[in-house]
Amino acid sequence: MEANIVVLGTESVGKSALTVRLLTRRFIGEYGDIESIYSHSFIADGREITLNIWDSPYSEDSSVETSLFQKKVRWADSFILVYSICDRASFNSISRFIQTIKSTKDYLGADKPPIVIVGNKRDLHHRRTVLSEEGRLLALNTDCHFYEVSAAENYHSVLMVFHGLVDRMKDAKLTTKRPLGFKGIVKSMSAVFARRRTDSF
Ligand SMILES: Nc1nc2c(ncn2[C@@H]2O[C@H](COP(=O)(O)OP(=O)(O)OP(=O)(O)O)[C@@H](O)[C@H]2O)c(=O)[nH]1
Ligand SMILES: [Mg+2]
Repeated sequence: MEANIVVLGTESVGKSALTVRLLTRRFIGEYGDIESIYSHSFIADGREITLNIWDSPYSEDSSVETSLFQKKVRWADSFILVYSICDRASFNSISRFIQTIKSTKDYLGADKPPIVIVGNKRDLHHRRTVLSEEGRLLALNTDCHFYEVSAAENYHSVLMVFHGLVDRMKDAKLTTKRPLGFKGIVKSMSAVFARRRTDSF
């Protein structure tokens, strides 16, 4: 079984840190500006699940108006929307991501892709500017799920986010893969950390 996950959020909220934590169990501190689709396999309930995780550095070019954004929405079976609990603006941008995802054609229908809102950098609670309740309320109002995590300090909570998403994706959705239609977006980060590369799209 296979599922496509897109990780979205504004600059420096920890999208790459979360993704790399899942893949390597490690927090390496700095991640650079690499657009990648990573492939991660694990066994759940006796079945092999492969997650294709699309992580992009945020830039104005990847804002919600662009065709690349639309492409991501069409490709995705589910979404992880990340903000930093220390960055109010990053939290404010989450609603916009949700609106845009929901307004794309592919979102309509019975099996809507699950969306998870993640408040990252929980370890920096002394610098918190977004309350947990605000995240929870936003998730409630938008029919999303919510977690607060620290990619820096806690592997387990990051694992919960990804595995929780898998549980919510319907089996049918997991098996129907759409062609990606572009090549070369995957760039090697193997010098930084060991992982499986996905270049067969
Ligand atoms: N304290 C703390 N720092 C974090 C955490 N997650 C990420 N960081 C730091 O925040 C900075 C940005 O993390 P990235 O993972 O590169 O953020 P990003 O969202 O991928 O950023 P772009 O790719 O530039 O859009 C880095 O310095 C990380 O070390 C966390 O949970 N706690
Ligand atoms: Mg990044």
